[in-house]
Amino acid sequence: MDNIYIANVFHEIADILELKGEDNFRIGAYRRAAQTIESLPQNIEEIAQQGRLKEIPGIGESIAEKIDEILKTGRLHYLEELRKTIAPGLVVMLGIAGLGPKTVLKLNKEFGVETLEDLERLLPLHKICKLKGFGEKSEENIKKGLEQFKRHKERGLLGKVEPQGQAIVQELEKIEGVDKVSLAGSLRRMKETIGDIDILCTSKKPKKVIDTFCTLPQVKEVKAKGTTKAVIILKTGIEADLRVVEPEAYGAALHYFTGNKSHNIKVRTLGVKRGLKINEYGIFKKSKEQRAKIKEKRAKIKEKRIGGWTEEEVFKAVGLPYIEPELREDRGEIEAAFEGKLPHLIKLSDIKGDLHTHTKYSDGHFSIEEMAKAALQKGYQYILITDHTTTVGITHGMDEEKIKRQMEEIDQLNYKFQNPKSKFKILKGVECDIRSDGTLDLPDKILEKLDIVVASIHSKFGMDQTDRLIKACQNPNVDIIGHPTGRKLGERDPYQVDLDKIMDVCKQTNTFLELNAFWDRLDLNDVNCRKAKEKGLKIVISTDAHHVLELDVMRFGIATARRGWLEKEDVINTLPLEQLLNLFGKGGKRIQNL
Ligand code: DGT
Ligand code: CA
Ligand code: CA
Ligand code: ZN
Repeated sequence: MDNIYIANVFHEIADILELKGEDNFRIGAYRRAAQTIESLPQNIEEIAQQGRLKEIPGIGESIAEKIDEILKTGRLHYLEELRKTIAPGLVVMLGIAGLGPKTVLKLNKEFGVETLEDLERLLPLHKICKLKGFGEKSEENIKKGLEQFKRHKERGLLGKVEPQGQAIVQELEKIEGVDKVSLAGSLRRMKETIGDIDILCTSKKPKKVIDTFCTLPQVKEVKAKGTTKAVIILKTGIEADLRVVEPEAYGAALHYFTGNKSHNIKVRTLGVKRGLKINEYGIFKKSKEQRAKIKEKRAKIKEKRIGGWTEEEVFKAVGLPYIEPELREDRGEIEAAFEGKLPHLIKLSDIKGDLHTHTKYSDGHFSIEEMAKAALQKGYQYILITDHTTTVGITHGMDEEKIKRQMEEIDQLNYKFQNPKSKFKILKGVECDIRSDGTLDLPDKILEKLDIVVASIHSKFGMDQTDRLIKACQNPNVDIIGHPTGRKLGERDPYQVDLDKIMDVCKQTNTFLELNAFWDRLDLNDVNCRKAKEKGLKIVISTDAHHVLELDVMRFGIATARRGWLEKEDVINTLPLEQLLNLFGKGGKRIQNL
């Protein structure tokens, strides 16, 4: 049973409770449990077997019992009963941007809307806009939200699919006789959305592997099952493909099934020019006589296998160095490889700290100390605390008083964390809301006192944001623009913004753009990261963690940065503490570019 499956159970409970208007405390508890579980680095089943469920932060008695029940029986009585109290389509509708529980309930009461299809039929009748509290604009927003939702839902988000892929890989690795196992396809390339999971392995006994794969507990349905290949549908709805190949073809198959398709075709064409045939079975060469013969008689002859064990052999056969999977999108990587100009891609271990995190001071779930300890455990040298300000629609934003209090707490904690052997510092920051006129939600005299200020947009997504962001960049206290295009994958498209212009202004004002590593944002995306690099800008990769475990989403940010060709030098938070402080220190923003 994988973690995501269990996490989804708790998300669903929270969704239903929300629709039923239950109290926020209970909803929050389930939501937090779901977030905890989906970002656990370890399989929850193992933790349960060791009787250590309650040691997980955010998991108490009642939730631990529920997890046990799911693990033992594959179902949860409480959820099954809860589902009976509400139409299932209502929960699905909550996923649409702009449709909160109140609106969903209202549409249900007034028009009997129970499914997406009902909503789709209702919209053209222009009845929603006549409801009290609704207007043309809100109807239009619902329509847009529904369209986006339908468009995005077809593919799974990287952060949700990757753990499911890894869980299967781990199961396959346990099978006797299985030698190599790897993810392939878009998941190995770490694309932000995934169509299906592709897995490749070698084994002398393919049948055993295929049988195990088709009977994994997370399988909902076996779609196809052959002797060396199978396709399953997981309970989460995502499909997974497995292919078992001979060890001598593993590299060739891995290259082929990693893709993407147009990268493959280019490599194969390079092979053809060298008299090679490259496919998922290996690298083959035809001798001169044979080639002549083919011309003459079109005779079928066997080519000589010259490689296929490793991917390196495939690249080498066409005169190329190894190209990292994240680059294989036919976006110039083959040309760069020929010229010896492939980037030395940034690695997770290059990251020295996180510059966007939330605590209980706003909508985070942990204290500053807990977040700091988690960062320290990752081997980081710093963590910037960036709670929300008051205009963001959350209950306890940071006002002047609260920020002062937080700064004092950070000073005390830094005193406590002092250690001559390891340098670690909690940095003072804020995620200051950018108002619609581009001004900030806190006065400059407060912002000045902070180490680093992240500023981001959280409202009025409908307008063009270019001027709003430019104005924010021009504020000498703004160091970083958070999630610069505002998109939420599976939910909301990027807002309208002239990113080229913003990048130029960032360059002039020494403001940095964030790559928000949270998997429903990944914003800047890969293409924009690369654009930033080409413009000579450096970026910051931060998690926006609201939970200690969410500091782990850094790996998705790194993957996106790698897809954007970024190197260690392109990313600010690879700098050690002292250099970072120098950069952002007093008036840091106006210090000459790095
Ligand atoms: P996805 O699943 O839509 O996120 O994207 P991929 O890239 O995982 O695509 P998928 O699962 O259809 O196929 C996996 C890989 O197999 C793909 O990246 C390249 C390779 N492949 C699939 N079909 C073809 C094809 O017709 N020609 C070539 N050369 N390669 C193919
Ligand atoms: Ca795929
Ligand atoms: Ca596939
Ligand atoms: Zn944030």
